[in-house]
Amino acid sequence: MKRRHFLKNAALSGAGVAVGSTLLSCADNDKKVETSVATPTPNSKASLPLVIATWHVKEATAKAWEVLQAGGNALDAVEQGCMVEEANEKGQSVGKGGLPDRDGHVTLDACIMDKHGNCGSVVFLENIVHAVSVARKVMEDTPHVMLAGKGAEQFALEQGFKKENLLTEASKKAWEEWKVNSEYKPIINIENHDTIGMLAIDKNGDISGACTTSGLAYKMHGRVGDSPIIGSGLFVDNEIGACVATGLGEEVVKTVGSFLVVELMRQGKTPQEACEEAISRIVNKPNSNYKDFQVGYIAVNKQGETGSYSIHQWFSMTKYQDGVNEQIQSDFFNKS
Ligand code: SD4
Repeated sequence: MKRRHFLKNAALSGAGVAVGSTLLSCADNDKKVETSVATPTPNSKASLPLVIATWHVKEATAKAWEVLQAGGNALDAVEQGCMVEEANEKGQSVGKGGLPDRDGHVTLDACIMDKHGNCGSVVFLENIVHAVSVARKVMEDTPHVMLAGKGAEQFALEQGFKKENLLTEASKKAWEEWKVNSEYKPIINIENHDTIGMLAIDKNGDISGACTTSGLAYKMHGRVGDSPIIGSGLFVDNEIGACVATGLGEEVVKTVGSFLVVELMRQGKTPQEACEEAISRIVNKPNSNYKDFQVGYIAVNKQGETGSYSIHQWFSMTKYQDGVNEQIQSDFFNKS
């Protein structure tokens, strides 16, 4: 099925609030993808460094790769990689240019986690482009893990971040069009890429991860998704591996998805198997309406094996390893 048709059908089948940008993305770029579905890399030590990210974000992985190649650490790599998408106004689900909530506010969620298990997070942050960097500051310069809303913004400004309006003309226009018929029916957006989650292993074999998003388009004002919730949107355990999620955050939170994937890897599953199991926990719930939403996971283990899996077709992972920056289509659950 063509992706646009799939999206339309998904929209018609109806969910609750607008599931906007989470459903699926990469519409136009997907046509150019030549690689087939993700398969786990051989069970030998993979070549390092490596970086993987959700969706089609080759510029972001290229930035992270540059950092890693220069001997930089995984934490710097994932932060700088995510910053590329935050600054990209064309991406309507991350940073500047992100689609607003139903009241017209662009509110950002982001988190970051390092090899020591330290983490920082910002939720419901407004007026600051680089939410991932604010999350890193929370991790490194405060005794806390998470800052929200006005407090997060105040902290960012104190740290020297610039205040700017994140609502671009294009996103404002899309919101105004949405308002005409909204009534909280699902609106499916077709975009070039989506929430970015990134995981990297540096030359020392240390792992870090980050995740940044403007969340669901046209969400309720104040809504926070999975992306800034440690264990849901992102989890890193330097002894085992790491996972990051994309899609309908509510479903990820309910299953503590990223932590689950890492724990499954701890029990011996490959990243691919662990992602598949985490998706099966969602779709096999009694009364699951998984046909109406998308969730995707990407994961990496300490050996550098990677995996990705989603509920529906057209989720992809970008991977930069051995000098090759490639988009890999994910295998998916719903083949019907
Ligand atoms: C959220 N998980 O806010 C995020 C959105 C997302 O692909 O990942 N979109 O629920």
